Amino acid sequence: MKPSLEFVENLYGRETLASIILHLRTHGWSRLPNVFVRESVDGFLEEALSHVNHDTDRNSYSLDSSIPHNHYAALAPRIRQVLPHVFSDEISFPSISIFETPWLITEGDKDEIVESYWHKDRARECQNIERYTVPTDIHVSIYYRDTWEEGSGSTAIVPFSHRDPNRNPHDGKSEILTFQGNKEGVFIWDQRCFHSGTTRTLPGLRLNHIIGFHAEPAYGYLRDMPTSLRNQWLESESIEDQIYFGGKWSRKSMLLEE
Ligand SMILES: O=C(O)CCC(=O)C(=O)O
Ligand SMILES: [Fe+2]
Repeated sequence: MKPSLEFVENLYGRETLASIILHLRTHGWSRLPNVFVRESVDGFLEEALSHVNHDTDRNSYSLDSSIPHNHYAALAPRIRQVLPHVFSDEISFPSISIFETPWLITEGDKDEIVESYWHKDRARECQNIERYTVPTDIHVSIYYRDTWEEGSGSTAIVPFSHRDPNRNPHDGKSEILTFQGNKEGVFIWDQRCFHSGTTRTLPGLRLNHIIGFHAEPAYGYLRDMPTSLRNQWLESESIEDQIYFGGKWSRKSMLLEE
């Protein structure tokens, strides 16, 4: 089944792109506007939600892992356009790799807006107010709904806390911001920021589709995998070994029989 989500194909202009990256670096988050065709978003979300399983014992929800909706948004040209700049010094540009695609789904219709759990995914590494350092990875959050209204269940974040270790959600002075935007846009944010899910008081399931990305070194081309290394990789049991030997090689060299 081909998902019905449609992408805006033309890329951001230079100035828009520059301001997205500048905002991400200074504030720790940024909004990517008009990534999807707005009229296609409701139908896509409905398709995905029809493949959500509810485990009544644990009261947990999960999206059927075999449907393309799990990762489909990562095909959006405007998301792909922005990512190399996130990890770049603007001289060399790394290749980008997806490392996770979870749909976080919980019940909506809650009585009050509560922040679930304040944390940093990437603790206090590379925090530097004097000099910006690029993150090791980045999250894109997609809600597939307008999130202007209070109680939408979008993610809350402490802006600037990716660089400033003195900011936290409990210090009584740092701003706490809950992502607000249109359903055709997405949010990109630095995992060094303090952030938390929030409960959804509006009707419908609470959801946050996260796609995690990291940078691969910028060789700019794919190499063929040496046959012996491929065999070592195929024989490796642990995930650690599979990654150690598996690396970044052309698909052809990994799949072809010798
Ligand atoms: O549930 C949320 O919105 C926050 C999820 C989260 O902690 C994360 O994306 O790292
Ligand atoms: Fe997190």
